[in-house]
Amino acid sequence: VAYELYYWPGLQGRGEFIRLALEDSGADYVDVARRSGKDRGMPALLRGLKNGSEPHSPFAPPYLKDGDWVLSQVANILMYLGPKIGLAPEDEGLRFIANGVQLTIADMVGEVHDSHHPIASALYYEDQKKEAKARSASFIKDRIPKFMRHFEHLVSHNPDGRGETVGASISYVDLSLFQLMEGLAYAFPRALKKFDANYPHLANLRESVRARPNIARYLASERRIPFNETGIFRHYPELDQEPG
Ligand SMILES: N[C@@H](CCC(=O)N[C@@H](CS)C(=O)NCC(=O)O)C(=O)O
Repeated sequence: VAYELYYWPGLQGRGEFIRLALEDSGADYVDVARRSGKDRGMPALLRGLKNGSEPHSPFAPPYLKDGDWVLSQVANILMYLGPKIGLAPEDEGLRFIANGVQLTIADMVGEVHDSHHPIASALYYEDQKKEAKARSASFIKDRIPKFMRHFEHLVSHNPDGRGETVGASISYVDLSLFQLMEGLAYAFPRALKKFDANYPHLANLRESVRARPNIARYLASERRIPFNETGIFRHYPELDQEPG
């Protein structure tokens, strides 16, 4: 049976971290909310979120169904899927290391969200522009460099790797770092001008993920929704600036 991925249609969002792993591995999956028909589309996604319809109802998308299992939280879903689809380290200890890195990526994704919605997710960006400007300035100056220095360190010091973040072969963590870099480059092109020079190992990782045949095919397909201003990585020119 195919994996069922449940995520908001029309945007990459947090669902994209799961999608990249499924696409890279060639796993059989259904992107449920983007389909129509019985048990498909938005009604199916919303039904799964309703307390009561599932014994372990998820709080928010993305969630993944595998048979009777319903799993929530990007990092948790990837920790579950990784070994099954050949995208996790062999070593059990390293799987926990990978999960730690993935949770750090999730933290940064939360901060990316807060760069345009610093006050409230329930309010429009237009209602928190001033605060978003201040938040983004600090995100660009302090947080992007701090996270990226950390990820660069992991890749350049991985004792088993030749360009990977954890372990001896590509894992879901590498795919997620690719997505993080793609998203930041879309949202903050001015802030990321010197990215490749500052973080050469990450720059190599990004290109080697992009060149993976299944990823390249996916990125060129209609399944890859372009970045847009309903997602997590939003390009608002007024929020983007050089780190200074
Ligand atoms: N930490 C969760 C965050 C999930 C999340 O925030 N999902 C968003 C969409 S990307 C959502 O629909 N949130 C609804 C809400 O927070 O009320 C994860 O990584 O999966």
